[in-house]
Amino acid sequence: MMIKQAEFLISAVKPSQYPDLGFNEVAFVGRSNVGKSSLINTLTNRRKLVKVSGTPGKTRLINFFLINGKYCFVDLPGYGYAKVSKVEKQKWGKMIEDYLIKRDNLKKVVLLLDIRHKPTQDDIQMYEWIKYYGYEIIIVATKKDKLSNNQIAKSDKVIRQTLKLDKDEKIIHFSSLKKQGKEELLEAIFKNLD
Ligand SMILES: Nc1nc2c(ncn2[C@@H]2O[C@H](COP(=O)(O)OP(=O)(O)OP(=O)(O)O)[C@@H](O)[C@H]2O)c(=O)[nH]1
Ligand SMILES: [Mg+2]
Repeated sequence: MMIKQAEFLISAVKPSQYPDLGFNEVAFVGRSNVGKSSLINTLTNRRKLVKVSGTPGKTRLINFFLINGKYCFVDLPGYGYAKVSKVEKQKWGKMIEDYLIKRDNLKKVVLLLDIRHKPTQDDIQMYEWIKYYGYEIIIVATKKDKLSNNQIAKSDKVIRQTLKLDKDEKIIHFSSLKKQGKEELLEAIFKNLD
């Protein structure tokens, strides 16, 4: 499936602000700075649909995007950003939690992990959570351009072990910089999404 149309819909902090279009939804979650916003731009072939920044904690709201006029992509705030206050962290946590619990339209969750790092406790918790709530999960390892093939193979193993993945669970290796992994991810996202 090609993404021919992508437009920003709305930013929300609470459920009453979520768009009410009834379209099937795919959410993108992961640590702050992992590359969520960049990945959405890459998938939609848009350089500036979503704001990207070298400063972690850029995305502080839940951003909804309309895709091909009939699906929604949702860019969630990144978790685990060290430089914010405890209160702020709790606020973000609750925002993400509220969304994941209360969103009927949500069909799939793309969990992003930085290919260079061992998944954190937050990552493991997020993975467990998504499974617990019964959403289909797509695991993506981002920034693959930063590692050699040899290093990628090693990291892949660490991620699999840390999350205790089954053999049949795939990790899609992705680079927004080099536009790698795009077709594979699009296929996983749109498979049986209707
Ligand atoms: N080398 C490389 N850098 C990347 C890639 N994807 C993202 N980045 C960089 O990583 C930084 C964070 O990217 P974002 O897309 O803003 O990350 P995010 O997950 O949306 O971050 P928050 O909004 O803070 O949660 C930026 O400096 C990007 O340019 C990639 O595939 N390769
Ligand atoms: Mg972002």
